[in-house]
Amino acid sequence: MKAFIFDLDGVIVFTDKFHYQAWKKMADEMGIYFDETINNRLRGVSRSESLEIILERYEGPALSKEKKAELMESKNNTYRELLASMTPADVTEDVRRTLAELHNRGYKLALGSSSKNAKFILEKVQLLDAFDAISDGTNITKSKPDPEVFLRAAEFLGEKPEDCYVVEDAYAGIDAAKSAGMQAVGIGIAAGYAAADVKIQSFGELLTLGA
Ligand code: G16
Ligand code: MG
Repeated sequence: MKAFIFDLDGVIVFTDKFHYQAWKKMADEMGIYFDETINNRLRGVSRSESLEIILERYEGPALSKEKKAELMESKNNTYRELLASMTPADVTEDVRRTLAELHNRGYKLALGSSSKNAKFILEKVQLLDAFDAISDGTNITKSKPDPEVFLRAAEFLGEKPEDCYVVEDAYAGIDAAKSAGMQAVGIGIAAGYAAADVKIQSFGELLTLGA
């Protein structure tokens, strides 16, 4: 194996709580029921697809494309306000040390995130330099479980899919990694997902793979 491709939200940083709070605010304002179980279905899924999942519980009159765009913008504004409070302390020592050690061992490292805010987040936590390539929501047309984001990451690194591990917390991300022909490492919720090739409980366990 030559490279590791990392999901962002739920793997490198825990912005999932901010996504939840921001969607919850929008849902409350619209009178739509939304809870943490529904929120789990939004992991790794694009902003527009996330909105459609939340709207499954909406009972009002049909919403225009413009109204949906407005709802997404409002959610993103709330989300960015919450992200503004992030600092380098929001990345654990375990994550920082493990990324540096994998790099020392000669692995190439990429980000593979559905988020259009990925670079902003990496800047806030000062991790932009930790990655050799960044594939995110700004360079894809289809979001996870489509493999596009990971295939682009491998391309940016100049590596073959079969030489890449993908580290993911979302079921959709594990499915995307498998469709890309990569080795899927499940962490967090995805450590309980049968489709993951490898399951880890802590980030530092990656060093046993990249030995
Ligand atoms: C993240 C989150 C998703 C979010 C998506 C798009 O993906 O897990 O919940 O909907 O990004 O984010 P944004 O609205 O910032 O473009 P990932 O792939 O980093 O887990
Ligand atoms: Mg994730």
